[in-house]
Amino acid sequence: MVYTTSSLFLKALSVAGITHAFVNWGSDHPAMLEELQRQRSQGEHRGATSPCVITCPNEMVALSAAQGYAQVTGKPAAVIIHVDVGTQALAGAIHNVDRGRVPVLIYAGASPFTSRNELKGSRNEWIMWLQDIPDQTAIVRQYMRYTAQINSGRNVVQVVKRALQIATSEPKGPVYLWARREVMEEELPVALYSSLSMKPPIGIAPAALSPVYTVAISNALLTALHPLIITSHAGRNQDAVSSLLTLSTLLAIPVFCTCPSTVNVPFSHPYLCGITYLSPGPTTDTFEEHLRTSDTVLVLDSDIPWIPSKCAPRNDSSARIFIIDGGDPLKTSVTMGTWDAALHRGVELICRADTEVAVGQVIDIIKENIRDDPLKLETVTTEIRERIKERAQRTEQVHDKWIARLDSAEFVPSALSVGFISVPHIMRALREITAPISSKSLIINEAISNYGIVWEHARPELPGSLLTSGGSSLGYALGACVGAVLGDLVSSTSRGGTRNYDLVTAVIGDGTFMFGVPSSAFWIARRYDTPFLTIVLNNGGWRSPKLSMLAVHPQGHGSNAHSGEQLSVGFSFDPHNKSAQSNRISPNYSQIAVAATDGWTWGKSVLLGSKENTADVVLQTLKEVISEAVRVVIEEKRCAVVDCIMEAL
Ligand SMILES: Cc1ncc(C[n+]2csc(CCOP(=O)(O)OP(=O)(O)O)c2C)c(N)n1
Ligand SMILES: *[C@@H]1O[C@H](CO)[C@@H](O)[C@H](O)[C@H]1NC(C)=O
Ligand SMILES: *[C@@H]1O[C@H](CO)[C@@H](O)[C@H](O)[C@H]1NC(C)=O
Ligand SMILES: *[C@@H]1O[C@H](CO)[C@@H](O)[C@H](O)[C@H]1NC(C)=O
Repeated sequence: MVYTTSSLFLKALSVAGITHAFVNWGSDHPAMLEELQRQRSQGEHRGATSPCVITCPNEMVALSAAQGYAQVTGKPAAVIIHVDVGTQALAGAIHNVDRGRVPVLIYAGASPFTSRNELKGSRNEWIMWLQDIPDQTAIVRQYMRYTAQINSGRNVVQVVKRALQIATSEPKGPVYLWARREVMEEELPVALYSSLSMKPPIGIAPAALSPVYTVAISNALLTALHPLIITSHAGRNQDAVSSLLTLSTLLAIPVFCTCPSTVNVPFSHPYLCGITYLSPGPTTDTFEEHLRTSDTVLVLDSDIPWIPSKCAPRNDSSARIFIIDGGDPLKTSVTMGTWDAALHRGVELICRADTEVAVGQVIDIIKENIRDDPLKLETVTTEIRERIKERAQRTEQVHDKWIARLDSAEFVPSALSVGFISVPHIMRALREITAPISSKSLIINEAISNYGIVWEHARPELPGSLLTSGGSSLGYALGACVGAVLGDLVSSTSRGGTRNYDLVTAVIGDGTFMFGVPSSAFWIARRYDTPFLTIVLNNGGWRSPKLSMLAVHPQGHGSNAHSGEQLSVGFSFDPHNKSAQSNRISPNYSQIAVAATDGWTWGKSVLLGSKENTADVVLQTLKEVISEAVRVVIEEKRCAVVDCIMEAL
C-alpha cells in the first residue's frame, strides 16, 4: 500500500471535520487523484471518498460554494485548485470570504521544482515552466489569515491543523496552503497514515469585556436619553440574536441594521427601526435622524455603521460611542477606518469582545440595576423606568411607521399598469407563497442596488434565514446556494436527518446572475442534487454604476444618456428601438440555467412591464410562476429560475 503526502493531507482534512472539498484539478494533482481513487477502490469509506469531492468547473463558484457551506454550518470546507491560474480564477470570491469573515481552507498545487526526474512528479509537461511564478502566494496573501507552503508529508498534518485553527478563530477567514508536486507525491510509512488521529483544532474562545468596561457601557445605556444600537453581523453567531433582543427589549433601545450580512434581530421586533445599506431612501433618512439625535450609540459587529460624509453621530462630543467587535474592531486591513478623524472624538471605548458574551454581561449589570432594591437609588430607578416606558412607545411607533411604509410599497391598485410591478411586489409574492415554510427557508441576497429593499420586504424573522456575501464581489449567490444546500444536508445528520431549510432562494440582479457563472453553478447543482430557487431581478443591466455616477455627477453628461445601453451599463434593449420587445438583446437568463443542466432546471421569464395588462393581472401571473417554481424545487427537487423582467434601469 502506498500512502503519500496527498493521502495524509486529505486524511488530515477529513479527521479535522472537513466533509467537502470543492475541487478543480490540474497537472499538480496526480497524487490527489490517485489517493482518492485508492480510497474508492479499497472501500475505506464505503466506495466514497473523505472528504467528499465536488467537481467545480469554475473556481469562483467553488469558493462561493465553500462560503455558503461555511455560512450555514459554521464550519470550513476545503477548496482545491490548480497552481497560479486556479488561484487567480478564485477571483472576487477571495475578497468575499475575507470581508465576510468566512473560514475556508484553500489548497493550491504548484509546479514541480525538479526537471530531470530527480524525484517522482518531476516536470514532464510544457505548462510547468509557464506556471512556475516567483511568488504564488502573493496573489492572495493580503486576503488570507494565514499562508504556508507544505514542504513534507512528515509534518503536513501540523500545517493543516495550524491553518484550520487560525481560519476558525476570530477574525475568521480564508487560509491558503500550497505545495510543489514532488512533495505531494512523497511516499510515507504506512504507520504515519494509519495512526493519524486529530480532533478538530480548537480556535480562540469568545472574549469577554473586562468588568470595568462592562459597567461603563451598562451605565451609559441605562442613563441615556436616546440610546441606539447599530449592528451588521451580530447574528453570524445565531446565539447572539437573543442576547441582542433581550438588551434592546430591556431598555427599549432602537436597533438599526446597517449593511447587514445576516439576520441580527427578528423582523417583527418592535424596536427594530430599519435595515439599510445607507443609500438614499426613507429608511436611511430615518436612520440618519436617529443617529443625529442619539446620545449613546452601541455598535456591535459592524464594518460600516455609517458613512461619515453622509450621516454620522452627533459631532459635539456629547454622543458617547461604544464599539464592540469579536474579531477586528479597528478594521486593520482597511486603509481608512470609521472611528478616526473628527468622529473619533465621540468614541469612548473600542472593545474586542464577542457580542453574545459582551451583551450578556451588559444585560446582567443592567438587570441588577433596575431590580427593585430598596438599598439602591429608588428615585433614579423610577425616573429611568419612566423614560424606558416612554421610549418603548416612541420606538414602537417608528417600527410601525416603517412597516406601514413597506406595506404601502407592496400594495397594488388594480387599475395601474406598465412597469408598476417592482421589487417590493416581487418580494411580497415570494414571501406569501413561501409563508407555510417560512421557518425553513433561506434567502441568499445578492440584489445589489436592491439589497436593502430585498431585506425589508423579505422581512426575515429567524436567525440564519437571510444571508449576503459580506463582501462586494459579485457572483457569490449561485455558488453559495449550492454550498448552503450541501451544508444543510451535512448538519442535518446531527439532527437525525432533519433539514433546516426546505427552500434555498437566491434573489439576485441580472448582472449578478452572469457574474455567478451560471453554466458552472447550475451544472454543479444538478450533478450533486442541490436544488434551489433563483429569482432574477432583471432591470436590464447594471443599475448600480449608473446610480454611483448620478451621486457624483447628478447633472453631468451621463445624466442625459437616453438609455442604459448608451451609457454602457445596460444589456437589455436594442438601443435604436427601446420599446420593441422583439428587439431585446438581453440574455434569456432562465434558459441559460436550463441549458447548463440539459433541461433539468425549470425556468421561466415574466414580463412585469407589459402594456397589454394591468398590474393586478401581471402580478397574478407572477404569483403563479413563483408558486410553480417553488413547487418544482421542493417537490421535484430541481433548480428553478424565475426571470422577473422589470422596467429597464
Ligand atoms: C466582480 C465585480 N465586478 C464589478 C463590480 C462593480 N459592480 C457593482 S454593482 C454592479 C452591477 C450589478 O448589476 P446587477 O446585479 O444587475 O444589479 P443592479 O446594479 O442592476 O441592481 C457592478 C458591475 C463588482 N462589485 N464586482
Ligand atoms: C462638527 O461640528 C462642527 C460645528 O458644529 C462643524 O464645524 C464641523 O464641520 C463638524 N465636523 C464634521 C466632521 O461633521
Ligand atoms: C421597433 O420595433 C418594432 C417592433 O418590433 C418595429 O415594428 C419597428 O419597425 C422598430 N423600429 C425601428 C426604428 O427599428
Ligand atoms: C426565454 O426562452 C423561453 C423558451 O424558449 C421563452 O418561452 C421565453 O419567452 C424567453 N424569454 C425571453 C425574455 O425572451
